[in-house]
Amino acid sequence: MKRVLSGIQPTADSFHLGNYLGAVKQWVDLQKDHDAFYCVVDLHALTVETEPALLRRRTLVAAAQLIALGLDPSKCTLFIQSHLSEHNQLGWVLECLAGFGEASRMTQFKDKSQKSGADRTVVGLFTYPILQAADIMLYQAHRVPVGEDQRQHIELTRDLGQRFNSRYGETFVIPEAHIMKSAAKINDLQDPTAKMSKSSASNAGVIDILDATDINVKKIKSAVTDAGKEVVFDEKNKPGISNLLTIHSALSGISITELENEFAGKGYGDFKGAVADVVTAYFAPVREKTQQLLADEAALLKILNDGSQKARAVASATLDKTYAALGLVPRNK
Ligand code: AQP
Repeated sequence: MKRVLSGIQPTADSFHLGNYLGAVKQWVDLQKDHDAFYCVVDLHALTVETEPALLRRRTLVAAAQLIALGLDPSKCTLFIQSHLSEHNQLGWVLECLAGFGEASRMTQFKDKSQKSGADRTVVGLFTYPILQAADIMLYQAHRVPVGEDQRQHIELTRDLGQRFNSRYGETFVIPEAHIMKSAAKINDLQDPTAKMSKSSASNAGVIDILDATDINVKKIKSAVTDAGKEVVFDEKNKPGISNLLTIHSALSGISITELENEFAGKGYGDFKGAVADVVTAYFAPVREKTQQLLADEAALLKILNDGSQKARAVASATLDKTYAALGLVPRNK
């Protein structure tokens, strides 16, 4: 069985629609026929300043949401990144292999550091993609299901893996990005040319899946649309309607062409109402299941600890192999 690995940051009170459609939905599908490892990447979350109690809560909320969205701990390995020190250990090895110039070219770093300014940008934000490369290669993953915004980081991972293998001998599987074309990038409802993102200046165009129904209905009904009144997919001239068509289609399973036919001759208002119905019907049970899981914290922690144990078996074997390839003298176990 091919192996997949992916992670998500506990940096918000809820995942947004982009996180779900761009990444987590693929995670759920892939667990059926892959050896799947998924983690809540809490160490990555330290690149933004967070209050400790909030980080703890968001980590558990992230894990509960993943299960509520369809991850089945009996079919995949679900764990918390900081439970395994191997991530940091391999991260250091890869930092010693990565060029300063290549890390400087990461567009997410450039964007985020520009937004917060040099004085508030931490070194961890700069080395973040290298820790992410360690997350992936530690599990010898073949595929990494992510949204389009992560493509460059996966390329860096491949480059580092290939460099290590050619210098020190075959050690790592070289992973591929698994990006589902149709929902690779979900855009902001208020600025449909920018990706939906938790760090947008305004939350008005971001659909948080745990938000109450009325909040999300209001956001969808106020989504920015385009001149004209036809519901047709045209990303260049109608980015707003195209984004809503992508969302509807990805959640309902109805093709975009069928949706265009269904709404031919009807206005944007009817269509937005239908998108709101689909979104709320889809996420209402997820919200309820998330609350149920959070209500029994001990049971949730047990799932995560079991996952960490399974993950450790793979991670420690890769780290031993890596250290041996580098010539580090093994310690007695
Ligand atoms: N708008 C999006 N469309 C498709 N996929 C997306 N992802 C994020 N936004 C979109 C995918 O979600 C996964 C989780 O990534 P993360 O934990 O790193 O979250 P993030 O990328 O930090 O989320 P944001 O909202 O995009 O945060 P900021 O504001 O920090 O940029 C990834 O697979 C990502 O591709």
